[in-house]
Amino acid sequence: MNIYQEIIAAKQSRQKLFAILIDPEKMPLTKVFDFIKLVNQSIATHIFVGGSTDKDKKIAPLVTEIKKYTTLPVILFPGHSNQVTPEADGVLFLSLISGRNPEYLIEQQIDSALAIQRSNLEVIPTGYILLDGGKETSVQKVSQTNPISQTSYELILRTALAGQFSGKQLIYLEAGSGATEAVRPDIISLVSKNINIPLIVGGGIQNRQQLDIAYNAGANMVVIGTAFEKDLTFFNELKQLSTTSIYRQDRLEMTSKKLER
Ligand code: 1GP
Repeated sequence: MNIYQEIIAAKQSRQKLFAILIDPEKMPLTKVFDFIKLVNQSIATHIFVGGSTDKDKKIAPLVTEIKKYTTLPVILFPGHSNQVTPEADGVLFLSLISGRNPEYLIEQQIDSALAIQRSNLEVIPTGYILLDGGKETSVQKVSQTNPISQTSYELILRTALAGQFSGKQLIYLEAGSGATEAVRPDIISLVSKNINIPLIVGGGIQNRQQLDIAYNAGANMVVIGTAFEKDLTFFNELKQLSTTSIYRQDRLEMTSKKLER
């Protein structure tokens, strides 16, 4: 099974997925081993790597270092075409469909197309929807697009449906990294009930309670980055969950074999 088939299988069996987002600008290579050890012991099912910027071009060595210590799928979550690197397992091929900036609707995608073709990356077309998370976030600044208000239910729904109808395989509801208000449960519920592709939710989720709220509202995968940057003890809250990935046990065994080598 490839990465997307695993996500679909998890959706069908109502198992919840959890991605830890690693920002290349905030993760020194020297800290990767200890961090990934905690990731391996947590409920994480996926590792996302990417950020709004990667000024020092650290993403390739970072992905290589991460993959030394885990068998969890490492998926690029690129803020720019120059963050596409063949060392990862897959790439969220993002279109910022909440925005009206052609640069992030198609231009960046064209810029990265040949590099993706030459790689073995699994490409997952993703409709990326930026919602108002209570403060101006990096996505908004970098993309120069406005987030959709979380009271604009119909617009959010129409945007998600338009993403699905144009062939996206995932919808990602994003409140923005470090958002003061995460995506509201009623929005998650509205979108998840109306689309038939998996739903990812991220931005501003900082504790187990918010995580469970997002799952209960219908998120198939939740992404958290900032909470781990702020405080590694957050991993303590995420050691066990009844709804872990179906491949979790296999993956753990594969990981320990890999580390033994
Ligand atoms: C950002 O959705 C991700 O793109 C994660 O957000 O950093 O706020 O967890 P946080």
